[in-house]
Amino acid sequence: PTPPGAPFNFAEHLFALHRRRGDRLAYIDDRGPLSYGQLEQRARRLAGALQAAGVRREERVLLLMLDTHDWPVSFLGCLYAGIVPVAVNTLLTADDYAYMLEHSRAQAALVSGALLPQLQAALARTTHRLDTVLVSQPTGALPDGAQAFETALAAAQPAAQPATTTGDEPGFWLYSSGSTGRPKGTVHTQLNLWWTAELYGKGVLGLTERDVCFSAAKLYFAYGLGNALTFPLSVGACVVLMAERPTPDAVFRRWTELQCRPTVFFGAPTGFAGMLASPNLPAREAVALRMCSSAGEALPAEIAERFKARFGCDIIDGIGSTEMLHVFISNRPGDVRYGSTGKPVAGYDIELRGEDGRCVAPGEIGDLYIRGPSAALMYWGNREKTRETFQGGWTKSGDKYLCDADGYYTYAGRSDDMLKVSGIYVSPFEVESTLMQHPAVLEAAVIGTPDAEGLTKTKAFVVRKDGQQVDEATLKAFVKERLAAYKYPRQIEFIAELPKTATGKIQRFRLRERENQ
Ligand code: 3SK
Repeated sequence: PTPPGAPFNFAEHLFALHRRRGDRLAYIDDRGPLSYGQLEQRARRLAGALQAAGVRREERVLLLMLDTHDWPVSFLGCLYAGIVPVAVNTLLTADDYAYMLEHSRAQAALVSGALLPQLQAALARTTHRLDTVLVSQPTGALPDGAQAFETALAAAQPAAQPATTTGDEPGFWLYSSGSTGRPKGTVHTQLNLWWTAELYGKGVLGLTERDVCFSAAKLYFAYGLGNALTFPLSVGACVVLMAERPTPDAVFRRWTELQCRPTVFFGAPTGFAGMLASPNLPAREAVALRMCSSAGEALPAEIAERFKARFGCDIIDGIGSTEMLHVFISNRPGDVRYGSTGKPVAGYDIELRGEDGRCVAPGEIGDLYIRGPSAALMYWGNREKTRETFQGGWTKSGDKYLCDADGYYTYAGRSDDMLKVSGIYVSPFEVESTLMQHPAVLEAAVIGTPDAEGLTKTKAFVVRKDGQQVDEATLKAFVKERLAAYKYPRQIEFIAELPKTATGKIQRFRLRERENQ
């Protein structure tokens, strides 16, 4: 596809596509519907409200919101004004948000009422100040300086014109976590959104305006952003949004009870496994699914086969990254090989490189590099990590893959120590150092182990200090109190000592071997 020329504003691009049929349903969230016309009007009002509050083009705004209509209104409103939304995970700690506020130097925050306490706790930990805080669906009286989102929208003049942005300038940020150090502010352009919609949303999934899309992955994930905003809005489809956690029952209710039942569902392998194990799994006739997509971790063939047997539709497995914004290797409808991630998405080049930097032969494992038009510009303020990851047009993913003689790619693990648990990165080092803050813990090592379904779960091996007692439940609670709850180890085993090299380095591979015996 030929990209649009300058100026390019992704929000205006979407609004212009649907202006003649503003009554069409864009979103349905837990409170009700929002048409394409209302989406444009509200986003332009939000743009006007931020501008009136003094937020200027290119400045950052923290977007800390649950999946409701106000999320796309906020994201597109910022883009429309050339303001840069920094969309963040809603499950993090106050310490994480304090870092993100300081690092992004956000001038304003758009926050769900239910998440306001975390934002306030973050602000109490930093000297960084926000000029403007707009609260979506407040749950009580607002603190000084905060204003209800609805009040701000009602009082605002809609922005009259889109900012004359170019496709290549910073459009928005997402944070990406690494095995060590703070999360990295991944800077994406306005045009990167357009590319992912063309190459994957239309090119692979073939979404159309007749689809109703529903993503278990939330909008703040790169995966969810494509699934529930970029792709459906690029073709005039309708999107179901859900604020609560994507438990099997919560998903089943949306599959079966809505007037417009989802036709395309986007999930991760752990979620599909949980649904298949649920006693409430709906009957095939109760759902309207025509296709599912999976990413986040490799989809075991058995899960996909059981799902297909039940619902008659394929799960299209693919791999993407925050750095590439969305999926770059994928199966495709009509060409699905379960157990494999499929083939490169047209528009992306893939290389698997050996330790000598050369491409490996078919069937050999190599480090995955991707070249394509949706790569991020950089990690904000982090030259070293930017250079390590974005190498002359190629992006290093940190995954290991092999490609067979037919051109199908199969996941072969990570090249760093990161774990993907339920589709979300967890750094074993962060969990280990938290465990070691407990007064009874001498040492800890965290690895990923496969569960009965073949999906990765974290397991910690802990050495207690001499004469000290602490049990598994206490340590799990200890980690949950200090880190985002999803990072706690699902299993803890107490051992006398950790296997180490002569120089004292922990041999995690020995712990993995021990698990596989
Ligand atoms: O985890 C993935 O495979 C993924 C897919 C799409 C976008 C972002 C990510 C991390």
